[in-house]
Amino acid sequence: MVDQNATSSTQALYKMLIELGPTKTLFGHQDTLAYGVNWKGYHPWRSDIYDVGGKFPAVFGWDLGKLGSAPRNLDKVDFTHMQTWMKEVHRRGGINTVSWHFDNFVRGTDSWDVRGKVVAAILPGGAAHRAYLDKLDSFAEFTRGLKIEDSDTELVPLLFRPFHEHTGDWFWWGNKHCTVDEYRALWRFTVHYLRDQKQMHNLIWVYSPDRFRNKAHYLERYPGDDYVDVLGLDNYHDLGPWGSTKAFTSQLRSIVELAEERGKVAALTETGLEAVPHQRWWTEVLLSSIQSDPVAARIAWVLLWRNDRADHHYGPYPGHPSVDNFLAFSSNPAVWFLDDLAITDFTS
Ligand code: BMA
Repeated sequence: MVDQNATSSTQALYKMLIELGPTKTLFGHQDTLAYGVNWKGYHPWRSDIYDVGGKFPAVFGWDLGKLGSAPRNLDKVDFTHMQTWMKEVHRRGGINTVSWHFDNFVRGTDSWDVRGKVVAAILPGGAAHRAYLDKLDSFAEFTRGLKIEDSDTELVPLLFRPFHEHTGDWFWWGNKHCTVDEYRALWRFTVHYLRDQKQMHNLIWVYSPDRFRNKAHYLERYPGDDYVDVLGLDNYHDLGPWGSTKAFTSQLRSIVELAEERGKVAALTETGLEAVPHQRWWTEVLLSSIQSDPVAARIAWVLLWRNDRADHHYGPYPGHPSVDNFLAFSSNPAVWFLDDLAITDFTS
């Protein structure tokens, strides 16, 4: 692992992913407890995925965009509620994963404003370096609110997935907006700062490029085996009308091969088809793309993006035309939900 001093819960989580990956795919959903297509506002424990099929996801995705500068994240999820949910997820045997749509540190705008050579500016010596450290400090502060029940010190482990989709060019950390060396330096700096300076030992580091052409392309900006625990992939395009499910499967196969050569975990860290306009998408596109190749099928989890509005959601919700097919997908024995994890004893 990146962190030789990872807490025992963090190590146990990583071991569980290593063990489950080859035979199970954990189902994940972004912001699943925070809102659904037809409900907003705080509910302690609700999800469109549960409302549809009676099962909660096994992996719960969250985003830290605006942490430290606002009480709610970029999609209006209250950070205090997020902490409560993260702890509850852990208590029930689930897994939390965190992405971070950082604002643009140079221009005060958002992740999608690619101007300002932001990566160069936040590296040591850069004009916005201090602002970046303050952000990372706010993450350390946030995690201090994640104490595991019945433990004095241990924090809920997080699959931490910063600077994602960098093979694309839509975020300021994307391939066109910084050099290979700058990207790697930023990743490594962040590991050193959080692990060694801030002593955060509850993180599992997840690298998640967007779609890629071949293994060399995947590894072009890879910060190194000492800095990555999970080899991820974000890919929406290839499961949509203009993509290629064959290319999708072959990318999954590649990340599994690259991960297994290194004794690491592979995962489909983001995917989905906006509004799911294909009634049988769950089994005929998503599941079949994962399972059509026995190597690709060894990914540890798949995370669907958030359910916001009727025209912007990636999971099903009650009444959606793909519900029956989602139920078929979720009853596949290889696809695991929260209850499957909760009834399995991984400590033995
Ligand atoms: C995008 C969209 C946006 C959202 C962002 C961060 O894919 O869902 O509406 O703000 O992710 O969650």
